[in-house]
Amino acid sequence: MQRNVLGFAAAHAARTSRSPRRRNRAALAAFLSASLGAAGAAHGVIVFGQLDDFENGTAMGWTEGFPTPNPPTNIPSGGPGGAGDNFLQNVSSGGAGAGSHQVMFNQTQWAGNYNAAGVTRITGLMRNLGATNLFMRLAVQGGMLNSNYASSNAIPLPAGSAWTPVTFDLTPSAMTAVIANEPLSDVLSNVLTLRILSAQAGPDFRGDVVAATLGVDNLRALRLQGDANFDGRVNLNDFNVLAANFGTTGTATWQTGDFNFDGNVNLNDFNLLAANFGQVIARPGVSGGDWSALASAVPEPVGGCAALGALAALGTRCRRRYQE
Ligand SMILES: [Ca+2]
Ligand SMILES: [Ca+2]
Ligand SMILES: [Ca+2]
Ligand SMILES: [Ca+2]
Repeated sequence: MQRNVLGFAAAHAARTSRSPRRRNRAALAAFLSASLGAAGAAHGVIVFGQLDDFENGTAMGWTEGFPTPNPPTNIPSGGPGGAGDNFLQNVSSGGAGAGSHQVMFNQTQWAGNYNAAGVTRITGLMRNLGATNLFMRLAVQGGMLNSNYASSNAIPLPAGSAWTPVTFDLTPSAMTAVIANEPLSDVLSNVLTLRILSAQAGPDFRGDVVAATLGVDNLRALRLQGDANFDGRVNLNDFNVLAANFGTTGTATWQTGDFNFDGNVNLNDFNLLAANFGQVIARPGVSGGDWSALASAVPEPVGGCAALGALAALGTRCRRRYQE
């Protein structure tokens, strides 16, 4: 298909040029242009906040290549929302051959430039529907030199588990190089493949050979919740954004303080910001919920007290609204 498109572009350019040399040059330019266009189209464009909820009845681009006897499959009911909530299921057979590894990958909406999109974290819900313990990790493959990084620490998903919230940070402190041709930041600027896998022994991208059944739903492209202005830290600046938009209903965005994507700015968003207050992406920060960080974020002593007072007042106002 791609070759047909490229061939057509080159042939068309050759037909429409008069001199042979110009024809050749035009054909080459058309070929390169079509090639670049095709290559660009093949790369996904990850979008901050994007959600895989599988409600469209498809596997949303998640696959394990082919042929496989047990590809990721959309299950129409039994997701975290219960009856009627679609989710993605990936069976692995163990043993040998295609489908034996617990791994699946996506090269469409989860490919692209994570740095430009501001995505440093992926959250979701996972469930172990089988009888074998799973050890969940993400792996990103890409960059210019085909490097590969995987979650340093696995999230355990015991056999028969309920739906469990999972958070995978895509930061240097949370990822380990498996194939280290270039820094993680280079890979994140050009992710070709995102993998979800179970690997017990350590960071890997291949997935263990294991007979297992994994359920996945509500995968979200995210960053530290509360970081409204995308500067990598949750502090007074973000709080001020939330405070300025507090009470918005239906039209709010992340950038205006809606950190759970429901269109509203309310106590739920305040709580998400509060839980991460003082934290910094990609390096150790103040532990979550450390309110002393708020005081140090503004000049002492008057500003700090005023800020703390404003925060307390907002919290009170929020609580009052919720009680009404
Ligand atoms: Ca769902
Ligand atoms: Ca499978
Ligand atoms: Ca911020
Ligand atoms: Ca919200």
